Amino acid sequence: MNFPEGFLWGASTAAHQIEGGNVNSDWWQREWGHLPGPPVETPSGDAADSYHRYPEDMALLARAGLDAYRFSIEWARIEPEQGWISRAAVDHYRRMIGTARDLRLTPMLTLHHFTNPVWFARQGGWMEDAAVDAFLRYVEAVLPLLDGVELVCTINEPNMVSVLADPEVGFPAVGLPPGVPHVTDRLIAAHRGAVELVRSAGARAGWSVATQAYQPEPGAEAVAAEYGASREDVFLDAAEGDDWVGVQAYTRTRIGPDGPLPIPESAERTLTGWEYYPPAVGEGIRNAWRRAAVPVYVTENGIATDDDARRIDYMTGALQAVHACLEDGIDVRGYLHWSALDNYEWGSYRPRFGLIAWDRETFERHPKPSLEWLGRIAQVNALPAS
Ligand code: IFM
Repeated sequence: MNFPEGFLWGASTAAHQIEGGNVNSDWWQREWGHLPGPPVETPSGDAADSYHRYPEDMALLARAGLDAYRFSIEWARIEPEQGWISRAAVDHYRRMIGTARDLRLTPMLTLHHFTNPVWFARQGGWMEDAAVDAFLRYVEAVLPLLDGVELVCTINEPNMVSVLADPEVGFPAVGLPPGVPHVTDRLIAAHRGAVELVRSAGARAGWSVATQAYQPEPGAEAVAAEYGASREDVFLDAAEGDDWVGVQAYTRTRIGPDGPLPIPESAERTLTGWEYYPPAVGEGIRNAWRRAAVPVYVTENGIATDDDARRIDYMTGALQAVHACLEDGIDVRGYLHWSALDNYEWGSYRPRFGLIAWDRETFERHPKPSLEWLGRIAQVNALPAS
């Protein structure tokens, strides 16, 4: 199963989940109880110390044969106080971009991946109108970084930002809360502004959506369409006219006449409790292509497991689904696995998504066989048919 020439093969991360010591972010402050929010099992702490060890992390990806690395720059480090830009933090991310390029890894830069500066959160975050201007001022401040960067993701999973925006609304037993309409509108406005700014710096802009593979039971098609509208589709529709759209897929949600159905007892579950379902990525790509009609990158796809052979099985199934989309004429341009490293999974280190493990005390890196496997696929640009 050959992939098109120039298809990108890589892995993704996000700053707060691997850097460590992100003390000026709302997440850090929540983890320590200084901002409201549900308690976490473990604070992020030093995480994987990738803030200092990124050259080693990127070198492992490049050495394995991958040619792209998606990582986020941290707003809370760049603008720790409103209106004050840390030149040292900007320089840090400039060095990261340079390291990626020296290693022949195409950098894909995410400008916002869930975390905010604490001052932004204290002002009400995305619940307040001022959010859009505040975000765009930050984007303007980092434009000089984009020199030579081709791919920029403005906002990671805006649909998850919206569905989790209202602290009064808890998580249902199955499925997700609905998107909060005024938050969704603000995120779209912030994205539109950021796309213009990013393009003015010569880069190609898009955003990445958490696609959920909503599958209607017979007769529940209208319920599923209504369910997906505020949680996914509005964000894919907003990507129309962008330079690309990112698909982030892990599992599926089956929808019955009354809404989402529980995962059957007999189904295999991953360490996040999600159903093991590799074809989800194909369904996400097809929905993104149908709605946004722009080139698609798989910007995240993976599985939380301690069984690395199962990770390879999952990737095999997922890449078969990506290949089927290409055969159907969909313009898929790359596959970036989540995640390069075992990461802080928003409250816990137990769900392990990484192609690379690391020692919690010494930070020593331990690449897993799945990294070598994906690197080999990347090198031949093809998936063996069997
Ligand atoms: O770890 C997250 C990431 O931050 C956003 N997409 C889903 C991943 C796995 O839950």
